[in-house]
Amino acid sequence: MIKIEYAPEVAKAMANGKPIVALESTIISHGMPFPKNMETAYLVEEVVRENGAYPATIAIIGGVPKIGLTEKEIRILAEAGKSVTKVSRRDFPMVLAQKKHGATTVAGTMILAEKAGIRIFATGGIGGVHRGAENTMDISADLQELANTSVAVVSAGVKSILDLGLTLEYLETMGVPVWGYQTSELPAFFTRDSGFRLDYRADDVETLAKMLKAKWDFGLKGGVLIGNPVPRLYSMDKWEIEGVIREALLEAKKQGRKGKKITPFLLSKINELTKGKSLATNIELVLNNARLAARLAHKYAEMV
Ligand code: PSU
Ligand code: MN
Repeated sequence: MIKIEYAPEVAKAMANGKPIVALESTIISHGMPFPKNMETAYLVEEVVRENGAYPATIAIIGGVPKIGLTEKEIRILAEAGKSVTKVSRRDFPMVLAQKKHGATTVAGTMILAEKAGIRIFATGGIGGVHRGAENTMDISADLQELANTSVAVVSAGVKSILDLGLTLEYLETMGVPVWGYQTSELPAFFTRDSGFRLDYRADDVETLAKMLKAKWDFGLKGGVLIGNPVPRLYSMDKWEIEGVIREALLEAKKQGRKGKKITPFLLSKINELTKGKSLATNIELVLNNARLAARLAHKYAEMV
């Protein structure tokens, strides 16, 4: 039997029916450089608490799936960075059997959150259909997970290292609802707008919570993607970031990067090319998503 371990704070919150927000760990080890990754991970948890919910950062430590990490465990993942295994659905068996550390992606975190009964999850951006996927077939396993696993993911939309149009088509085919929070467009991570209109928009958390409840009460399994635009103050210039992304993609191609290494490579390259400006935006949008997810978890817990 593989046992899931709960942090004491999380176990207590669960026993008392309190709202909990799941947080991912690939963003710590593969998404940001040290020590900003560690500082951000602590800060995100703080923001969840300040907004009326309990944070549960999710990862695998020495082969043990953890719902809620200690400060020390967050530090381990932050310091080890890309040497930690990035865990999506297919990586679980190896990491569990060989008792390794694993940083869970959006897909990996959704799997553990669902097993723990946590319905709301905050992250930065999700993986999606990559540009050029018509040749490479590079489509993130996050999309399949959204189709099958019943967790709502609060994100700042889809980063334009990906093909936003194809990502939306894929989600539509898979039956994944995509809702804009106070926006009618899919947010593009670093920028608020993408030019891609969404079918559904919610202007308050109550509307979001009611829609989640309707979906799951009706027995429609699977996730929901909520697009929460980066705060205006921190959004980046669309053309500047597009130029940087093109350069990063070109570099990835030249170096022949493939598979699970490509997304972390692009994130680091973008950070390097913007001299940390994109990282500052990245941090702010994650905090903004944690805020919304906490308020949503709170509202949802009142309804169920
Ligand atoms: N996008 C970001 N930051 C991230 C990721 C994506 O802006 O940290 C991470 C998430 O954990 C996501 C994963 O689930 O990358 C997707 O990886 P892949 O494309 O290999 O599925
Ligand atoms: Mn991929």
